[in-house]
Amino acid sequence: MNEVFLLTGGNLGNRQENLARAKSLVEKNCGTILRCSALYETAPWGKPDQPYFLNQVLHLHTVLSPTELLKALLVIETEMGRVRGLKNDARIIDIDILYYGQGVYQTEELEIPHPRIRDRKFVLIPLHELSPDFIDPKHQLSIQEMLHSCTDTLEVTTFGDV
Ligand code: PH2
Ligand code: MG
Ligand code: MG
Repeated sequence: MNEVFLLTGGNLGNRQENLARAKSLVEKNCGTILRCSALYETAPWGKPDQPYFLNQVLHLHTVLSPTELLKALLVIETEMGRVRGLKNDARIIDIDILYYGQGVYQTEELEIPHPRIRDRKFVLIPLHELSPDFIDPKHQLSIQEMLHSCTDTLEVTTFGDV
């Protein structure tokens, strides 16, 4: 069984409902969700003039290969009504593969580990909640070490636990 970390995110429509739907479609089509982080409300990274996102990290067990998993995630995004715009644009849902065990993959359509984890607190904080000691196979650093050295200052707060 392959151990995967996914990041879901979105900043259009009912964000909470969209993340819940994405999670249940991942469970239905991709494998077993072992644990998920809290929901985090996060300032938009890369393109400031858009609504705040909700983000969540899912820890998944899957029998799908990286390519099969990517395909299944793209089908879910499309089924949920995502229309691809420009890079970093607002979206209903985005589901990214962060890690696929200790695997390192680079093809035209797929890069694992996700290339921008180290630069993004909205990824590192929920990952750290689930797995602070997980070692990034490309940099050989733990999530905890990467979070401590991350210089991203955009806002990340837990959402909706009240
Ligand atoms: N995703 C992006 C670009 N910027 N910012 C936040 N806060 N959350 C995201 O999920 C996000 C982003 C590209 O995929
Ligand atoms: Mg993304
Ligand atoms: Mg994506």
